[in-house]
Amino acid sequence: MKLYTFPPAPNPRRLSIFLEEKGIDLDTQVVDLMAGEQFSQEYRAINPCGTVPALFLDKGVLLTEVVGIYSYLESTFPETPLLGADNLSRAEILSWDHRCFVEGFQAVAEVLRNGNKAFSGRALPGPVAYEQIPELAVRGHQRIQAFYQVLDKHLRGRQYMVGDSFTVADIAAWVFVEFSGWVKERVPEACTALTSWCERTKARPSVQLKS
Ligand SMILES: N[C@@H](CCC(=O)N[C@@H](CS)C(=O)NCC(=O)O)C(=O)O
Repeated sequence: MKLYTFPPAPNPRRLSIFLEEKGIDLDTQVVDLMAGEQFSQEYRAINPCGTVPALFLDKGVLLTEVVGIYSYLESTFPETPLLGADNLSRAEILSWDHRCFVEGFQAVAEVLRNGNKAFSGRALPGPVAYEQIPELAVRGHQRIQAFYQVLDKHLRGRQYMVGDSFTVADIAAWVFVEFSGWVKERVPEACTALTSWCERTKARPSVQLKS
C-alpha cells in the first residue's frame, strides 16, 4: 500500500496524527500542494480528484477520503483503537469527526479559499475551477466562532471528545483548532473547557509538528 500526502495540509495532518498514534509506518510519497503537484498528469492519473491524502491499496483500489482510510487502517491494524471499541462509541466518534469536518474544517476552508487571491479560481479543491465568493469568507469566520462554542460546551466535564481515550474525534477537533489559526482565529478565552482540552492535546507526542 502507498500513501500520497502533504503533511502540512489539514486533512493529511488528521491522517499523520492517526498513523503516529497507532505506530503505523507506510510507504509514502509527498505531493507538494505548494508546488501544484496535485495538478500534475502523473498525480491525476493516480487520483483524478487531485486531493491528498490518498491511499493506494495493493488490491488496486484508491481511497481518497480520510474517514475511509481510517476505517481500512483500523481494521488492518486493530491495535490502539482510535475509532472506538464498541458500536455506540464508534457511532459517536464518527459523528464528531464528521461535525468537525463539516462545521469546522469547511468553515476555515471557506475563509481561506474565498478570501485569499492565491486561491482565485480554486475556491474548492478538486478538478473543477470554482470562482471565489467573498461573502463565504465572512460567513466562514462566523462559523468558526460558532464551532468553538460547540466544542467548548461539549468538552465541559470531559477529558476527551468521546469516552475515556483519545480518538479520531479528538484528532478532528484538534486539527480544526490548528487550522483555524491559519485564518487568524483563536479559541476565545471564555472557552475554558476547550482551552484546557487543547493544552492536554498539545502535549501528545503524535501532534508535535515534524520539522
Ligand atoms: N474529503 C477529502 C478532502 C481532501 C482535501 O480536500 N484535501 C486538500 C488538502 S487538506 C487538498 O488535497 N487540496 C488540494 C488543492 O487545494 O488543490 C478527505 O476526506 O480527505
